[in-house]
Amino acid sequence: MSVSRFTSSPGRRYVRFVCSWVYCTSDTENESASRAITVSEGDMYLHPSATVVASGKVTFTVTNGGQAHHEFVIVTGDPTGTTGEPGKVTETNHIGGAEGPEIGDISPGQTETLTARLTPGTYTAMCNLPGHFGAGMHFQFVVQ
Ligand SMILES: [Cu+2]
Repeated sequence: MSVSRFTSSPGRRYVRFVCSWVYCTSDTENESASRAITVSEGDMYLHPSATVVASGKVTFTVTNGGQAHHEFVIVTGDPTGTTGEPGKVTETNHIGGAEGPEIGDISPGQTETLTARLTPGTYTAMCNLPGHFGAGMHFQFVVQ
C-alpha cells in the first residue's frame, strides 16, 4: 500500500519537501516557532538545557528525577531575597499574572510540560515549595 501511494505522486512529495525545508522555514520561525527547553529537576536542583531562547511560544519539558514532589513556576526578573508565603519567595511577577501558567505538581519520575508565550526579558524558573528555592531549585534564563 505504501508503495503505490509513494509512486502515485512523486512530484508533489518533492515540492512539499522543498517548501517545508527551504522556502517556508523563516516564516515558521518568525510567527509560530515553539522554543523548547528541557529541564531536569530533583532534590534540590533545576537544570535547564538552555538559558537563552527566542521570544514567542516556549515549551518547557520538565522531568522530576528526585524522590520528592516538585513544581515549576516562572516569574519575570529575579525573586532572590524576596519574601512570599512562609519559606517561599514572592510570586508577584508570575508570568500571566496570579492565574498564569505553571506546573503545580510533578510527582517523582514524572514529566510535565508548560508552554508560555514569552516576550523579551530576564526570567527565573523555580520550584517554590517551602524551602526549595532557598535550597537551590531555580535558574535564570533570557528571552531575546
Ligand atoms: Cu521543589
